Amino acid sequence: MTPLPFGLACVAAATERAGHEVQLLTLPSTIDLKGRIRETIQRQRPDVIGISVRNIDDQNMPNPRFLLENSKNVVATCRATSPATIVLGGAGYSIFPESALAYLGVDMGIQGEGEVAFPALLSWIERGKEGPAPPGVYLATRPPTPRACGADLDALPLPDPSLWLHSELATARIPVQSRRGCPLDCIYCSTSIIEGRPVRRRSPAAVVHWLTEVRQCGFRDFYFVDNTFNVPLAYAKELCRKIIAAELGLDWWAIVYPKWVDPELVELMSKAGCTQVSLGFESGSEPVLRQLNKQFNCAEVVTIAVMFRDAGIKRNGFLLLGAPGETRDSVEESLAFADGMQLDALKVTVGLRIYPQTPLALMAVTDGLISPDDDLLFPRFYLTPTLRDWLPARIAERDSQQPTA
Ligand code: B12
Ligand code: SF4
Repeated sequence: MTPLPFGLACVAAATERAGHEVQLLTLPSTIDLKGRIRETIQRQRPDVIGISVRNIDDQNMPNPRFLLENSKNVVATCRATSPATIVLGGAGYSIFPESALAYLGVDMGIQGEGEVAFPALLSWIERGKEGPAPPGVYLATRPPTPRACGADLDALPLPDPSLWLHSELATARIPVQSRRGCPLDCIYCSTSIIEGRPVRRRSPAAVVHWLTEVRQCGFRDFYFVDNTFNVPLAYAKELCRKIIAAELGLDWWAIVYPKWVDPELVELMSKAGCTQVSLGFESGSEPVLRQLNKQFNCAEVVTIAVMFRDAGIKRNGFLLLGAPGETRDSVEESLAFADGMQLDALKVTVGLRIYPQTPLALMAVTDGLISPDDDLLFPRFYLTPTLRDWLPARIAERDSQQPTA
């Protein structure tokens, strides 16, 4: 599924609000990419082209796809058609601001959220690039200015939903975001680099106002892209209450951290239209959960999975196998644990994508899996050395007997 480019649409809305003329171009894999880019550039004659780099790779250790190659084609087509300044941004770019800039041969990039930084960069370019570049901007030629991560989310505009009425991607669920940031520090995670650690929230009223506008455009299926819909719990409940009161008849999915869920939240989520949750418990072994720095235990996962099942909400489970400390026994324990919950779907991933500035990256250096100067742009994975031969074969064998979703 190709998700709608929600982050890029947020940046476009803020840039329009700042007084610039903006054209948003989505590039689903099914279209003639070069033709669409050339035709749009020739029509619009832009001064600046922003490119959203969402995915660096598909995090698939057995057969990784390096998706930055696609971005390289997009950059090359823009360069061949226009003298405009090219600016990179997006979740994937933000994890690798220096190496992705160098790999794609682009002059400028913005790490983190773009709603404030991109219009500020446009003004800086208009002023002839005088003085220091705005916070968060990476330049090929100068050291970066540290980024500012603390904007009041209610001050940032949300995309105009009519944007999607004619999009090829509009059959997908409409992304909606109520929070940014995650303070939970799982050892492998890149979210704090992308969004920061503190949780920043939109007011529930503002989220529901936007959902109402989108609903009025005819869309009813949504996906909360918040990393942890239930954190903080009181906020999640308040948001659900406001959605219920607005009587929008929505159907939505969310990502839930398997702790800090109580029967009241589950009931509110169900009444507000939640039909599916992703439960990223990742392991069914207590020592491995501690290694991953998860704040929950197996008993909590089971209790929460049962609560959602009883409320008629579908549960997608996730296992991430091969972490530091993983053994054959802990793998078998995790598989049996996940099977025991009779989830609606289970995704089993072998090997953890190693991201820069994470505790996992340090462990991988210590264990001799990567060199200390590897910038990790090309996908590298942590798979505990003693399981390197056995684990992929074990999961392949399991999949052949019992295909997973
Ligand atoms: C929700 C989510 C999903 C959902 C999407 C649902 C939907 N309907 O949108 C689902 C589950 C489908 C999904 C799937 C995948 N995902 Co995902 N997903 C996310 C998540 C949690 C949030 C993304 C989001 O919408 N954020 C909200 C918007 C507002 O933020 P944003 O996009 O970052 O945009 C802001 C900035 O980046 C910036 N910005 C964005 N574009 C631009 C452009 C310019 C020019 C500028 C200046 C700034 C700028 O400004 C924006 C507004 O502030 C992120 C993790 C994260 N915290 O970012 C991972 C993440 C993006 N996913 C990731 C991956 C790998 C995938 C998959 C490949 C997994 C897989 N193996 O299938 C697929 C790919 C799907 C696809 N075809 O693209 C990785 C990408 C990194 C990488 N290794 O490449 C991330 C970062 C998770 C991670 N830490 O590993 N994903
Ligand atoms: S809960 Fe999710 S977003 Fe937060 S640190 Fe852990 S993996 Fe990352």
